[in-house]
Amino acid sequence: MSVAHLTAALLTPASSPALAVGTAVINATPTPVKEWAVRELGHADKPILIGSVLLGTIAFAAAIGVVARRRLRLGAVLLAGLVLLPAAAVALQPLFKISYLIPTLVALVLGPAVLVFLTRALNASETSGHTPEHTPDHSPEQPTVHPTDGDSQRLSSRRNVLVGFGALTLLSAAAAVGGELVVRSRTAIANLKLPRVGKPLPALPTGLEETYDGISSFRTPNRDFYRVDTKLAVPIVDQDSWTLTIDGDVERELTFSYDDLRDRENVEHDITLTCVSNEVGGKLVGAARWTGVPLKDLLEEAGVGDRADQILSTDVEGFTISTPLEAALDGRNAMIALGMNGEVLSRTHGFPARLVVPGLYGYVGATKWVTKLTLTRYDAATAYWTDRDWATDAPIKLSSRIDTPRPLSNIPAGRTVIGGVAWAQQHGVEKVEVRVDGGRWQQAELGPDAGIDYWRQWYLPWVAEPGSHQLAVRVTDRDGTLQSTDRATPFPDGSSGIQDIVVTVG
Ligand SMILES: Nc1nc2c(c(=O)[nH]1)N[C@H]1C(S)=C(S)[C@@H](COP(=O)(O)O)O[C@H]1N2
Ligand SMILES: [Mo]
Repeated sequence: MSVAHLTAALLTPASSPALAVGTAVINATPTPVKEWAVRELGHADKPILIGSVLLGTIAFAAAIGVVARRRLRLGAVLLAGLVLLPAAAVALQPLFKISYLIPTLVALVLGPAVLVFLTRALNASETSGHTPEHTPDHSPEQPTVHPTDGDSQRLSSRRNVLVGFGALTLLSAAAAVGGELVVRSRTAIANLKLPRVGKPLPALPTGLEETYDGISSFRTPNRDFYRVDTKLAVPIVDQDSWTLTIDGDVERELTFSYDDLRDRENVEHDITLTCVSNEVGGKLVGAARWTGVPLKDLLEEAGVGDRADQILSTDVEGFTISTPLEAALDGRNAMIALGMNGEVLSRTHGFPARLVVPGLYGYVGATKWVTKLTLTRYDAATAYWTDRDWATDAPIKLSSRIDTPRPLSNIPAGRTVIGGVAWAQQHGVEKVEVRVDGGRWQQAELGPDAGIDYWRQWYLPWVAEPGSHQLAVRVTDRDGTLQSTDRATPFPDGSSGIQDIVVTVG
């Protein structure tokens, strides 16, 4: 499986049998379990999934090894079966090509070969000692306990088996790690320049994080930006052959190359992205300056028909997201982004291009690795997450988060600040209020403003007295809407409620 993984890394990472099984598990997992996994496992969900696939494989292989000791041929057939199961997972991928089976073929040859080799060596090591004087009924006239030739022979061939097994384990680990390194090196994007921006935005002002430790940066650095998607292998897309097609209910179908988009006049917008799975107070939210092409311009060039009510966007592997057509045409800064925070989009965040639609949760507006926009109707086509019962219509709910002090932390008594971020995309943050120990709501100071689609940092000076304290925060947007106190889980259309934390002072 490791050598198959390495082979896949060199061809198409998604064709790795281990990753294909993981992907099949993700797609088959019922929504409540998936929600639980995102909540409880967070960033560890993918490593845990892959770890489980590996442990499962090892457990099955070990059982097959036991069978093979007695019936080698049966063992080899079972092992081939164990390899063919992931082949089914590989073949079920939407973009399946016959070449995706090469890594599985490698496993199909190597697996049983290793099984036969190890089993024969092990059996040989046990029979080599079975000389007559060693059978249980040897004559009592020879009670010698000195090692016999058979014993030492057996020891040395046992040692050979162990050495062989150890060497294979090492080789296998090296292949797996090598595969990961290959993928990582292929993930880097070399020598691409950001498109030219017609009217660059002024530089983002200095954020509160410079003054108050612990408040999230005004702009989330790319390496810290949360990542949420269904991929175990990040798609490696070649920008020279990649295209973006606009089809469906349009006057003329259009296809753009990467250079077409890059050579157009690009724009910049400051937009805070939020995941519907974000819990109140959670980390699945990030703020960036995006560079790209206005979505509206591309759609108008194609000529929007009068029947469509949704944009069904498709990524390079067939994953789909549906976005209300209205959100592309109502004047908000929806865009096809090529850059993020002054850098070419990274592969994890959707290179070569992704959709960014302010005000909508990522799963209904932020398609990464996007390759097609189809203008269609909600009653004619549905997308990946809506097929799994998440809401079709999912504007981001306004929310606020306390970054400092940390929940359940111990802090020294005296002057400090309570601080964090708040967002109300498409409406803008009007005010943030903080409540200490159930007292009155006190208005916090706001950090710089980068527009209605971007979060605001906030802080409230606080003289912390020794003891246990309860801190809560709420935001009001510019339309006067107050953050709801109704507690809701992320499923099906985003969490709500107020973050209420406890800290110990002194
Ligand atoms: N192709 C693709 N695009 C996707 C997803 C996905 O699984 N596949 N996940 C979406 C979700 S749920 C969110 S919240 C955002 C996250 O974008 P980020 O990983 O760049 O933060 O991407 C969206 N775009
Ligand atoms: Mo999301």
